[in-house]
Amino acid sequence: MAEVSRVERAPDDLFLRIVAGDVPATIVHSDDQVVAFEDIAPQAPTHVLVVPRERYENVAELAAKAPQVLARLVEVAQRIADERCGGEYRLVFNTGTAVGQSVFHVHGHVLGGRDFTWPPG
Ligand code: D5M
Repeated sequence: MAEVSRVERAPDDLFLRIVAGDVPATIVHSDDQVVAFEDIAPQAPTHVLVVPRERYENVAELAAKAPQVLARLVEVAQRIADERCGGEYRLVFNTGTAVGQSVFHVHGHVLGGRDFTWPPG
């Protein structure tokens, strides 16, 4: 676990490389503030990641330093969900390895297109 965290916390983070076009991804939205792409291991019929173009480690840091980018991220998540799953979706920001964060470049998971259980596992 610690090994993965050290790698992903490096400045050369995976999602910056996707944003730059250096790592291939299926891009579904791109603007001056955020990029959205299909998750490589989808957990639902709709599973898109929305990320800022700049690196912030988690959603709290994004909210504190660039609230307008967080607002854009949520707007894009809503638009994707409207288009793909009738506006019903789960928007997840994992924060910390204990709850499953594996890439330390903030990303909203847009999940939808099936029934979900609560509480999450
Ligand atoms: O979510 C990290 C997510 O990133 C996880 O759902 C897999 C996804 N992932 C990892 N590598 C890729 C690539 N190359 N393309 C698209 N999606 C990817 P977390 O909340 O940090 O666990």
